[in-house]
Amino acid sequence: QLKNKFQNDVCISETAVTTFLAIGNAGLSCGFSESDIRREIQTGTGKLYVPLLPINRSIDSLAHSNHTAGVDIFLFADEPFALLQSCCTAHVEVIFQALINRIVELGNGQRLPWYPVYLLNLPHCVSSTSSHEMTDTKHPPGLKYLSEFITEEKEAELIRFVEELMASEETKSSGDFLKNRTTLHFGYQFRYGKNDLDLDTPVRPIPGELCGDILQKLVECGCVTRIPDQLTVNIYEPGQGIPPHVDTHSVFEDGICSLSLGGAVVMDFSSGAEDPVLQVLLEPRSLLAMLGESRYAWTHGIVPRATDSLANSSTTGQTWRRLRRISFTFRCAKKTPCECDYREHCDSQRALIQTNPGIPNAHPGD
Ligand code: AKG
Repeated sequence: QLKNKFQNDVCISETAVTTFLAIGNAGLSCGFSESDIRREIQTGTGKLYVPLLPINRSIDSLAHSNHTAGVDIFLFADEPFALLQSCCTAHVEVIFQALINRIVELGNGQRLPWYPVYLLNLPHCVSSTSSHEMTDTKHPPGLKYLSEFITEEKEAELIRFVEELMASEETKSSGDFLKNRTTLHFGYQFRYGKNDLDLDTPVRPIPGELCGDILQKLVECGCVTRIPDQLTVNIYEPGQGIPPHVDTHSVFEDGICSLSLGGAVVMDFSSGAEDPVLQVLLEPRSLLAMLGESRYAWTHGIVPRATDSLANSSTTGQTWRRLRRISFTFRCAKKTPCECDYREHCDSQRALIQTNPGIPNAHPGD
């Protein structure tokens, strides 16, 4: 029935615990409602299903309107199943265990068994409305984190592509082997010395067959306003990282999208030396979209070290050993000066301020 409704837009996970569930027999056509599902989860989990959040993110931070208690539920007219999403696999696993083999009674006394299965993704029609926009004070405003943005199969395909490219003679001579990571560029070459793009000499395009569906999904999820035309692939061996930086305003548009593959890593965000560093765990297959203030006014970086742990996390004490991590950072090249609201951080507007002293310089001394 899932396949009938969504065709290939949804994939059942045969082995992995994910953040998405489909629950057979819990849908509207069987006579159940959203509140029935919430009640069954609460009863089945002994009302103790507050998640073990592995991410420094409280359940209150999820901005979806019909979101309560950390769970998004989606029901469809005339369908016998419900879809469910929560913020972490540990949380969903507790719900799965509570619902498997559960027989639920309808108002008329009829009893139906519920059948939960893990999904690798949610269909597009709901995933674009269920992204976890982080609006709490513990994360930079505008940051969007989407877990399981791609399937495990897609992740494997992307990793294979990078590994083959890395082994090629051409890359061995032309790849950017930086001190703390290796990078490959598509669309336009990023020039590290100048921190800009070489717009005059486009390089190999972003591979359409491999990345077309991802590019489309980035637009559908509101991470970017048009299809990105620049991709930087970063390959981090365990222990490697990237210095804190803000992507130059005049070089890239709003919406910097980083897709994580392989190992998990903690990314640090900072809005100034005196402010606390905020940490976000980037899980494999997740997408992090930096938008607005998080893109323009906060630095992001990865400390070079062998293990990560999260301060102030509900899983305090948990550490993640670094594995090889590959990130695909999709961006839109900017071809006109930046007009953002974060003038003190903006190279375009600083240049304007310097040539027009009538405009107060928000960053004296620059
Ligand atoms: C960059 O290439 O500028 C990045 O910030 C990469 C971030 C990442 O690896 O997720």
